[in-house]
Amino acid sequence: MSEEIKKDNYSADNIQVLEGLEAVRKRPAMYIGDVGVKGLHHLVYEVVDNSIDEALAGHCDTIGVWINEDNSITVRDNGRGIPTAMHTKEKKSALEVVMTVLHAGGKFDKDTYKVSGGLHGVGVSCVNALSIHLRATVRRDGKVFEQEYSIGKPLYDVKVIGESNETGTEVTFKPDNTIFDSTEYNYDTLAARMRELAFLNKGITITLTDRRQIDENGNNYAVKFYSEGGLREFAQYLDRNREPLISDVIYFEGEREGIPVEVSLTYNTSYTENIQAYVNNINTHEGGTHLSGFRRGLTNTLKKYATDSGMLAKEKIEIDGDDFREGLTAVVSVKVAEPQFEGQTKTKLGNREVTAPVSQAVSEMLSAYLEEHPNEARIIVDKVILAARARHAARKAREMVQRKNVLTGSGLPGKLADCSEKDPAACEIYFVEGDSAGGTAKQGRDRHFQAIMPLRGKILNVEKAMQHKIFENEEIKNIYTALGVRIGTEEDSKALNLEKLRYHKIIIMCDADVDGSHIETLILTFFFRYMKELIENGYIYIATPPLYQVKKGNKSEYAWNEDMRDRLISELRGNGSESSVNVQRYKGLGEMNAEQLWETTMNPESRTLRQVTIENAAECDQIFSMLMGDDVPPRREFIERNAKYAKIDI
Ligand code: 0RA
Repeated sequence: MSEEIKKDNYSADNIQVLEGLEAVRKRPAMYIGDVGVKGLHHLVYEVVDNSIDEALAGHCDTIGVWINEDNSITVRDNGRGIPTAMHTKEKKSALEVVMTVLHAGGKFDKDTYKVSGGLHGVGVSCVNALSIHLRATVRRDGKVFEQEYSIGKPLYDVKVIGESNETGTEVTFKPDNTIFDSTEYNYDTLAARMRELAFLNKGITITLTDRRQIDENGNNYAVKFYSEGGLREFAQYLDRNREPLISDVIYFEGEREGIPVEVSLTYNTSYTENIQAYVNNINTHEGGTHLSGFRRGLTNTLKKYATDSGMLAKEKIEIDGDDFREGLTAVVSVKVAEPQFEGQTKTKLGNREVTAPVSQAVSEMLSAYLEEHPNEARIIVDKVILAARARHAARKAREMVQRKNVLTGSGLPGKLADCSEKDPAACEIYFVEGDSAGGTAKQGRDRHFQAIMPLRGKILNVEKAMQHKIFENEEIKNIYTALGVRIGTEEDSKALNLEKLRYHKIIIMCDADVDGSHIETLILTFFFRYMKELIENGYIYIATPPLYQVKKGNKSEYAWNEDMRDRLISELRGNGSESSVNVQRYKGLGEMNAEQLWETTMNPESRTLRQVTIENAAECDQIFSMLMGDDVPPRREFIERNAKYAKIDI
């Protein structure tokens, strides 16, 4: 009789498991964010997170990640190996439970401090549910255990396939192409995340190998990340294309009020502030209590030092929080047992108990540094004073812009051809390179919902300019006023009033040549530094005009790359008829007439827009500083490496 009951429970459990995994397949976005490129890469992070946890528990120091030839992924660690013994309640191997039961991962090892399970932290069973095939191999107790699954369902019971004196876990999964928009992994995206993880978790070796790509020596693309210095080295990496203001990185690592805190900061000669804040290895770009703690510690300590040293005595202007952060690069990382994530993208830490420990850590490390390094302290305070003066000049410039807007009634720039629709969600604005293409776009557009604003040539490089120069710049003032967003107020200079945004699609339309991509990058740099919320909310797009028109008689088609062009040529030639096919290379938008521009680039029915997203905030900062900075060799290397991605697949 007891046998009967157990059997019933067993099958009931099984049904629950299948229902759980079915829920993941029905609403994958709820579990992994989305089913686009981001979600696809999240699968890898989810699996790696488990190995990182094992490493943080002190049982593993090496993690390997492979992109296999078929775009499946292998993650292997040298930890203890997921337990394989029979789970008494579930009546199956613990390995099977971890792989098939939602959120089962952490239940086996309560003593271990888990830092994954943060933002998505959905567990490896989600990855399993979303994979057409997954193989788990565990080495422990002298044996090699294995189980395979398809869309989360075990293909057989856990079995022993060999012997080994190593220990560890290895997972190979192939994402289900009926779930994901694309199943092609991007090496650079994964490399950026693995680099970040290595900095955030010093002492762990993480390797990434791309079995799809072979370099000139016949080897697979491969990279090894290892950081001895942790966040100290992370800050140096972020600033590697900037000129240092002080040669040191100020660093703290320790526990305050039971919360592990690691902080590093340094100053460079630029005018941008770059603070990357992490909770449980997740980049919290909306900030939160740990970031407030950092700011409080920094401002209080520097203010006290500057006042006590007498350096502020002659200054008539008030110094405020922003002034302490010009040219600052910092990384903050805390580990929180039960993080509360808030905000629009759930990347803002809400736990109030985290502010004080971070603030204390920053105060301690910074006051010690300032006391011991009077020369550097003076250099930093001088820069702060300079920033305060520049801010006052910038405020005057801003007030001028705002006053001018009041005077001109509508306040809209003269160069803007607005649309008639008023609902921002339905409105688009095209920022177009040059007046001539702007004119064509005005003729070609649907004026009901499409606004056009031509931009004159190259806009200001905001990476190199001081704030007041930026707000005095005519093109930049026009961008602000056309979009309807306010230039930040004193107190919170970087927050945009998004509710006033007049268009929910902001489209950059440039020529498909070198100058065009330079202008595109300048505009994107501006959005990234001064209107990041627009990118984070998915409002920024890049238009993709065609490169070729292939014509025969009255038939004409467009091509966006060489392959497409050649295919069209042979299609239009047909069988046997002569080479009366005419190919036109578009160098600029201006070479298309209004109708062609509409048809290829602006008509929502037929155009391709590329949405701009931030996949990795720290990497993004580094790339912009490199692209827009003074150092040429790293820029050339980056452009050569990424040229192949500039082509668009349709
Ligand atoms: C729970 C208990 C034990 C190991 C793990 C989880 C574990 C999970 C993963 C996931 C990827 N790699 C992993 N490595 C280990 C071990 C308990 C014990 O041996 O006493």
